[in-house]
Amino acid sequence: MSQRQESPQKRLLLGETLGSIWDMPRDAGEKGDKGAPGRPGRVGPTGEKGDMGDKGQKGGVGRHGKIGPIGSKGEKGDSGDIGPPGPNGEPGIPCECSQLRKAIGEMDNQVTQLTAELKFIKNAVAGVRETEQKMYLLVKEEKRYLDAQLACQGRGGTLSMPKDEAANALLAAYITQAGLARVFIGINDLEREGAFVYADRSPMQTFSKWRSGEPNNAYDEEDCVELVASGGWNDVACHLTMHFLCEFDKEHM
Ligand SMILES: [Ca+2]
Ligand SMILES: [Ca+2]
Repeated sequence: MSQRQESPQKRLLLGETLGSIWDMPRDAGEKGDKGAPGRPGRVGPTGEKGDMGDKGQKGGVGRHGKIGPIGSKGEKGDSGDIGPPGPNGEPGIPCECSQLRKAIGEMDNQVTQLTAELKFIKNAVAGVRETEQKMYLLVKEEKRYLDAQLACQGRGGTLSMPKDEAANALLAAYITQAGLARVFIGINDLEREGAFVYADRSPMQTFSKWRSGEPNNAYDEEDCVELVASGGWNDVACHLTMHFLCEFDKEHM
């Protein structure tokens, strides 16, 4: 409690009062009644922070969240099974192309001819044999005797007609080198049995090269002649097919 500054008059008065109280008889009075309770005190300072309490219990399940964004495109799937066949189509427009068909047919024929020519030329390029007067060509196409003769004639020649030992030896070596066992040559007795002539109808001369026992006209049907690799001749059936030798006169080429 602060000490109040008393004026001198008030101090004097107080002194007198105290003196009179002091001078009063000293008998103590009776104890007074208990006073009324005092007013509440001022609010105190904030206390220090206490320790953290225990962890609370787990809460309940929350509400559903919002729908998320659309995902990226997936990979391409496998091919499905083959479907059933479709219905038949409408009938087509009739083709007025007889001219075209004719042209195509002609071209087919030309191709066939050119193919044959090319084959012949390939044979020729593969190698011919020649003497002073003749050129010989081994044709590696299997034909019957008459077809072989026609093939040679078509190119300005005839089936080979060996008329002496030298020519015969040359032809034998030719087919041996080609790896062939036998070929048609231009000799036959088609017109009269046993009367052999050359393909140009000229009669046989002094030279011949029949193998032992030939010509035998076996089965009464051997009217054409093959040259075997060893150089001998043998009469055979004309309908057999085999490779053949053509010859060409150099004079006429
Ligand atoms: Ca015969
Ligand atoms: Ca024979």
